[in-house]
Amino acid sequence: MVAASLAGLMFACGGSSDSTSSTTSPSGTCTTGSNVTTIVITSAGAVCPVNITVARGAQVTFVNQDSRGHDMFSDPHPEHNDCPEINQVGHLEPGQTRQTGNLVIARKCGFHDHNLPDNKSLQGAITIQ
Ligand SMILES: [Cu+2]
Repeated sequence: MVAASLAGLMFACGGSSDSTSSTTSPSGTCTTGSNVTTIVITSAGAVCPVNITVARGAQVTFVNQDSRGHDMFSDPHPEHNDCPEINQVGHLEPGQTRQTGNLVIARKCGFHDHNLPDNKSLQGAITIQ
């Protein structure tokens, strides 16, 4: 299903389309749209999608497709105390997948790469509703 119709899709990620789709680009693959609970760190070193919305009680999966490790933590840097559930992701080796804790409180949770806190490509937000 994923591979069937890649040709016609845009190469941008993080679009505002309501439908779920997979996008392949030279920087990697991520799924955008509604009901997405996976955030990919692409081989270009960018999170994709940047913003997702999940239901209360959901867990979000982080997948590191980059060739280097990343350390994903809740905002604000360096306290990481907005949404401690995100801190369960922590360090991701290349190829590794880890999940947040249960996101049970409706709010917006920003996250970042703790080793690259000024790199906007590695910042995003999870809205819990
Ligand atoms: Cu940090």
